[in-house]
Amino acid sequence: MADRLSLRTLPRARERARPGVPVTGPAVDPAATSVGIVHLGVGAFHRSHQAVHTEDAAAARGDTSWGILGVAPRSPRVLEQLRPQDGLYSVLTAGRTETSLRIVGSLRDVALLGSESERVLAALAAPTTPVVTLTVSEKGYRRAVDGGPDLADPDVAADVDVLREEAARGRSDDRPARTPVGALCRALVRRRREHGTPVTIVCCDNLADNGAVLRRLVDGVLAAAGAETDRAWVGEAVRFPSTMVDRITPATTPQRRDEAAALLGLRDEGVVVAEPFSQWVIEDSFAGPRPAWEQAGAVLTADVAPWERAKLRLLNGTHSAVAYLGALAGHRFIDEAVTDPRIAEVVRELQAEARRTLDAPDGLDLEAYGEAVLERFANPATGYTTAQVAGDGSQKLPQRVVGTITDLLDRGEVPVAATRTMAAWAAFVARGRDARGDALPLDDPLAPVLRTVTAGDDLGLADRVLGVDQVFPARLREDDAFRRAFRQELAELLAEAG
Ligand code: CS2
Repeated sequence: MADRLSLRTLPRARERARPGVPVTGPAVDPAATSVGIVHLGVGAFHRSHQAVHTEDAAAARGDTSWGILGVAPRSPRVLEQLRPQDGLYSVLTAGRTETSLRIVGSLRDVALLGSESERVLAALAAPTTPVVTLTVSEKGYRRAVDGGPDLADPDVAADVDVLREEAARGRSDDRPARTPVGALCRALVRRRREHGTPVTIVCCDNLADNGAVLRRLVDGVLAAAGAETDRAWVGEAVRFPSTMVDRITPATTPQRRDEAAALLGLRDEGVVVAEPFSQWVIEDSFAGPRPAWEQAGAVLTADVAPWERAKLRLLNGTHSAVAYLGALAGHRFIDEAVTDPRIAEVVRELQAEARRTLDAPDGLDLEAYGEAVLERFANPATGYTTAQVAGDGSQKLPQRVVGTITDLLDRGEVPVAATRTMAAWAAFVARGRDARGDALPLDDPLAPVLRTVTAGDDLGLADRVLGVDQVFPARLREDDAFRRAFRQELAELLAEAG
């Protein structure tokens, strides 16, 4: 078994870089880099995206103060991957014709929220942490249907309880934080009490108006705990810029780990695979210093909303359509599904519908953007599976597809392809198997509810599914034309699925 990548073995990896062995990085000296950012959710996407942009920004300026402490909210696996490697890992960039490997040095430390809560809270609260970033996925925010915190969730309730007691006793409690938003709130309370240094919290998940969403959750949790002084301070001293993040980053397979090891000459258990494309648009609203991300390809702008909406509806919405229609048709990979002519037709129609709801951000040709997205999906080298994109549909579809439908219903149009996408999700859940009879696993925090709703015969299935208010807002549920269209699309898909 080869040695692992680490600070000690790094020189060996570097020596391998030569024509034919495309190994680069790190762009910064990891040993000389101190932590200035705490990131919650140190999964594959963070490692292929913000960590890389942050390293490039630091390298451009010779800045050594923007290392990252990566926090895993739940999975000890990330720690097993990265701790023995001193936080070093590589990004395997999978282009259609070329593969390259880049070692990243900006992740300086890792921690597990559950078992190292105190360390995480202290780092989040430290005056030396002016920036906090998050990628905890849609479900990680534990939102209620009204967009506020889900106070019925036992973990959210436990965090609120601790905050309430901390407020009453005026000192910190040593129970671990249970949710990312709970951890942020507890750290913000400490921050105000201990020094009051402003901080910027940058949400990097695929949620519409993600900064405002997070601000509302933090405010909601503090309000539920009766922490009024802290609420007021957060309103003044904390910024929550919105962002649009984009880089296709599939789950790493054992084969990819072997491929990375062959290039590096070392095992890298933390390697992530990504497409060549990467984009980051950030609302330029910071409470203090930040990395010079604009030096690393990011766009800092006053208004992220049009970028975010275009990406969610044209890229993520299309991705979900390809995933559900593709999975039902028996396609394992996104690239196969998107090049299936029957699916491609629906997807192009979906993009045309979405475009009718969008204002183009500065300089962006929405049609060309949509086409480029389809090209990216068709890259077979990423190896993205339909099953992965199909996961967490109840959390993703409201962000990606429902808005297109609502906006068009408001204009008197029932969008066929967007409705079909919602129906494809329902058929995926209800059938649980593809055209060949292979199982389609349901990976979704709402799985128990969805299983109950879709159990039984197809008669009335559409109406039962439409009753899931976490997915279908009243605007859709109560629209007769939409209901009819949804029933019809679902009936067709179920008939095809057999
Ligand atoms: C995908 C996204 O898995 C999914 O739901 O749609 O992860 C997508 O690949 C990224 O948002 C691309 O930036």
